[in-house]
Amino acid sequence: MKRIVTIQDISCLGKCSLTVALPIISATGVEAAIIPTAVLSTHTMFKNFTCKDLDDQILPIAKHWKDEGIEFDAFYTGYLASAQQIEKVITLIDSLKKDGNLVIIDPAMADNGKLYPAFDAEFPKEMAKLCSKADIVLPNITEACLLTDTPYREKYDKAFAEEVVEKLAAQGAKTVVLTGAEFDGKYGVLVYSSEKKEYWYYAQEKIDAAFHGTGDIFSSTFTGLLVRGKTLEASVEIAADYTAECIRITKNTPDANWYGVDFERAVPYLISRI
Ligand code: PXL
Repeated sequence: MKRIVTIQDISCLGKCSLTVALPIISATGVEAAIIPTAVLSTHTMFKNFTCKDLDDQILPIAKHWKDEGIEFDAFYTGYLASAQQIEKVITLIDSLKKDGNLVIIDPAMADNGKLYPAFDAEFPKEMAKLCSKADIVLPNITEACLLTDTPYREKYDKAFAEEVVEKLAAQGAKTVVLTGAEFDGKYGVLVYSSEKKEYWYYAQEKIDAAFHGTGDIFSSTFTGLLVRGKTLEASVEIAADYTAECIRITKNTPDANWYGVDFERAVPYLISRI
């Protein structure tokens, strides 16, 4: 069986990061090893939250795995708790990665033009270093702008999206998968391969609803499917469709929680697409 290590926080309640990565990667039929980077009571969109940084565990866990001869097909990172942690994650990847392993980076740090509350303006610079090592980087437009030092635009056209994506690719990432790519009356996922210098756009129906954690759901599904052996295009399509299905189900549930989507109820749909 293929094996991924995913490196991100545990938000104990909130349906994001590891609490969605684990069940979703398992549902794709791939083993998910984890490195929890921090334990938070909830994600940081709640008014208050506790946070215990697990920074000092990252390299000892990596060393133990290396001593045991454990190998991974892919390294997949999400929300990281500090700039210092990013440095350790780079060291970990350098130490454990073998030729042919995939490095998939979701620079989960911002949305709607704003950094998440726990980060300062220096954080995107460190995250950009990690993204430069990626085979595939999965930003939204806010993150892509922050990573490339480009002023954010709420409304933009295809030329702007392509400018930002190409700047990000020029920093080192081989493939950029821009999520929530909305321009010229379309909504979907914009994929750019820097090796082939080619674009591909997967258009979706825009659902009039926004929930936390959907980026994590997309990235976890995409990663699981790609590592399982689906093509890049099929992984994008199925991940985008599953994320949309999660949003649709949640939107149609009158007593749904505000803090995340009911991704659990759409797992049968995901499996039907594998
Ligand atoms: O969904 C991304 C995410 C992950 N982890 C934590 C977060 C967020 C987004 O707000 O706060 C702790």
